[in-house]
Amino acid sequence: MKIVITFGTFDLFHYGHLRILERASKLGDKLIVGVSSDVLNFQKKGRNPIYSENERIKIVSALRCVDEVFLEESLELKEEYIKKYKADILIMGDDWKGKFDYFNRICKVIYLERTPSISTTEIIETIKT
Ligand code: C2G
Repeated sequence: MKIVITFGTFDLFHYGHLRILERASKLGDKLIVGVSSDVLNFQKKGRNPIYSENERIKIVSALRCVDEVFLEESLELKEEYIKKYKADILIMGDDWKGKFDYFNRICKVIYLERTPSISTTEIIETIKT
């Protein structure tokens, strides 16, 4: 059984999020998703997510292509998460290209192409203006 793991905030869940999760799930038998905590999101992006971690976890858990979800509390814990969930493949969007090659020691690292023209930041900007 091939286990796939991926990570993300998935705030204002949109089509780009759905597409990466669907493609990731097809690369293995089980898809596990680490959803960034509110605190981690603030550290990464300097703002709080619109949807809370509990809401984001519920949305991602409800997807047919997702088998298991956990709270990603720190970027530094990636190796522990990969080992804990016995992941064979780590999937990241290509905005992270090269950043996780280090984990090739313990699993296969694959970057998938981002879906063009959609992002949480753009959605927020469009609604504001
Ligand atoms: N994504 C995508 N296409 C888009 C937007 C996002 O394929 N148009 C992908 C991203 O590449 C990422 C996933 O959807 O793999 C989640 O995106 P974000 O919520 O923006 O995730 P991010 O905050 O980059 O968190 O530990 C790593 C981080 O937790 C990744």
